[in-house]
Parts: sequence; C-alpha cells; structure tokens
Amino acid sequence: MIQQTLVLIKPDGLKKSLTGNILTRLSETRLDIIAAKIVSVHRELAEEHYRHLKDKPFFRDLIKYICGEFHKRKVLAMIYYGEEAISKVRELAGATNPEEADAVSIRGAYGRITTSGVYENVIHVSANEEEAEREIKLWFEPDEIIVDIYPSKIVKKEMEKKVWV
Ligand code: IDP
Ligand code: MG
Repeated sequence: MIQQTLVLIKPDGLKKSLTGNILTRLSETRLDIIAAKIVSVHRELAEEHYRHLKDKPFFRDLIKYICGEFHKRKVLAMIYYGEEAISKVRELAGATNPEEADAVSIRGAYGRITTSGVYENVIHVSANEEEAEREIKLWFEPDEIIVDIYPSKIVKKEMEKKVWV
C-alpha cells in the first residue's frame, strides 16, 4: 500500500550533526521525500503534535525538548512517500525508548535518556496512517508537498505576508 509518513529530525539530531547519517539510513527504504523544511517549533505546534501525551509526567520536558530548549531551536520536517512507508520508516527508527531500541536502528545508535528522564531519540516517525494524516496536516500546507496525498481545495485569502524588500 502506498503511504506517507511524517519524519522529524529532532533538535538533538540536528545539534549532534546527525542529519546526513539519518538521511542516509532512511534512503535504505527507497522511499521518496515529497516535502522538507526547517521549522522553529513554537509551543502550540509542539503541544498539538504531542497532544496524546499531555497527561504524562514527562510532557513538560517533552515540549521543551521538541521546541529545542535543550539543543537548537529547530527541527527538520519531511514527508516520506511510497510502498509501506510507515512500517519501513518506523522499523529503521527503532523503539521509542532508545535503550530498548535495536542497536543498529537510528534511535538505538544515536538516542539517549537524559538524567532527567527525557527520551532524546533524535527522530520522530508517524505511528500509523491516522497519525500520519493528522501530523502531516499539522506540519505542512498542501502546496508545500509535491504529491496530492490528501484532498485539498483552493480558497481566496486576503492576508498579510512577508515579502522581499
Ligand atoms: P514514538 O515517538 O515512538 O511514536 P510516543 O509514545 O508517541 O513514541 O512518544 C513521543 C515521544 O515522547 C517519544 O519519541 C519520546 O521522545 C517521548 N517519550 C515517550 N515515552 C516517554 C517516556 O516514558 N519517558 C520519557 N520520554 C518519553
Ligand atoms: Mg508517536
């Protein structure tokens, strides 16, 4: 089945200069990258992204982590697209807990648990089709993606926009 999945290289991955290594590992999947951008993550985006965890004791630290308070204030957001994209990328990423993740998975190789208990696992990958759709629509606008993966519509909007001077 053709699928799409959201991949984030988290702030620790960027701070540790792991972008090249992680992209090389992901290229083993032979999937297509159909969108990519650097995002400075603000609190509302972080809280919405991780809303399923808002009652967990580690939620506050998790939000600080993904916003880059412990590393750099940015993530690399991408969409991978192709046959069985979700399970392929998730398998390469490895288990959520980097100490339990397969040693050759991305999280097993590069992740750590901090002394305050945050799982710094360098990469986010969507867990299933439903989450992938929710996450992709949260992080990307339709015209930032080069394939029409979900239905969209054209609307006329008058709004302020930053332009070159
Ligand atoms: P996933 O990233 O493998 O899909 P989720 O349960 O969705 O796992 O959790 C989102 C993120 O929250 C994880 O990637 C990790 O950074 C952090 N996290 C999850 N569970 C724990 C925990 O028990 N302690 C600390 N951090 C956690
Ligand atoms: Mg998840």
